[in-house]
Amino acid sequence: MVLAALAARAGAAEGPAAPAEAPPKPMAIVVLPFTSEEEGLGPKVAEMIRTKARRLGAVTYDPSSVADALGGEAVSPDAPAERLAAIARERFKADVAVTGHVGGREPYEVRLLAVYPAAGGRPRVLENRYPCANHHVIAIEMARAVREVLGLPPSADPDALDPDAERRWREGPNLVRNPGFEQPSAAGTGPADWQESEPQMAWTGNPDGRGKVLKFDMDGPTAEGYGLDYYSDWIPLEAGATYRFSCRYKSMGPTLKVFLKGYHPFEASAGYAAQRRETYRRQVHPYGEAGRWNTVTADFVPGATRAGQLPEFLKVDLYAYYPAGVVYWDDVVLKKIRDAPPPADGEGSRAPRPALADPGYGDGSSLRSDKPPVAPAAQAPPKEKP
Ligand SMILES: [Ca+2]
Repeated sequence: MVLAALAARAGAAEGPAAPAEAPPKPMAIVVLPFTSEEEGLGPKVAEMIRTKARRLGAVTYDPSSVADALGGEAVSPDAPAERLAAIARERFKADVAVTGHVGGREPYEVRLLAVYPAAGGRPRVLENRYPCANHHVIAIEMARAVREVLGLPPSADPDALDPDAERRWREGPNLVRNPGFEQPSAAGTGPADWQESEPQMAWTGNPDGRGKVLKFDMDGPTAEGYGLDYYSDWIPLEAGATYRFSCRYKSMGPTLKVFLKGYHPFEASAGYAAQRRETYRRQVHPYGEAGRWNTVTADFVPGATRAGQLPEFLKVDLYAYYPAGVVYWDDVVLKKIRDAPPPADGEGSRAPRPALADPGYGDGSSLRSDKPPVAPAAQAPPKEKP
């Protein structure tokens, strides 16, 4: 338990009391720079903390004014608490300064230090280390940490870590078949359980390690046009359940997106053959530095905005566009981490169905068949291209 692990180095007895309700006056929290082994992750974690603190009603300071006030002075969790307290008090008039370091690379360990200046006394210090399996867990743990730093009681809000969901994420079956592209298709020309490779794609060795990856080598016209999609095979899906997706990727330049597309099987009608059509979409935004492997993780609850169109199948669509260049994909994971809640009974639906909490992509005008056309029709769904 995180709370129990928190230790006050000094002056715990004289620290600010943790109010049971919202504090009478907003606390001012200055988030000092975070360092990290993984490039760029430190500032990201600092931003998570700042955003959460602001949502909880605290006064925060934007990163550029913090940088200005520090004037190039380096801070780290190893700095003396007195100095961090002096920075908080004298330069920001803040109630607490937070800094930290993100060690490791999946798994990570976030070391977080909060220093509370005390008038005429030694500052109170809270320090904790949070083991985090991935970026998603870092976000959850930092949300909890901010509540502690602000002296707020733990909350059962959606940020709270769900131990059962985390266990299912660790131990549950991967619903993506051939997730690392290691098994060949019957023809031996590409990975089993994924679509046939198209021009500008290759099933090839991992340039940085063992095993196979799926490679895009996208030319300019394609990058500036419709980009490249690479689809998984059908994966059975339960609307209303919570799923977690992750994959690894290395982009040498192109912008990446992953579309998790839910399909409903429509019966034949009005001259159209029976077919599965897209009624749900979750868009995932891979991020991270170009030229190295990164991992993105996203939770989603597939549903539909129209009755009778709940998605029953899913395809993973690995997508890249502008600018031209090479992308490698590997290790695609999809796991069900929570079952769908039982349907509401009694006097009708008093609350929105959980399946609708994530409305996805239920706009009937954007339905399209499972296989993207070579030249997408006018109704091709928007991809938020620049
Ligand atoms: Ca692989």
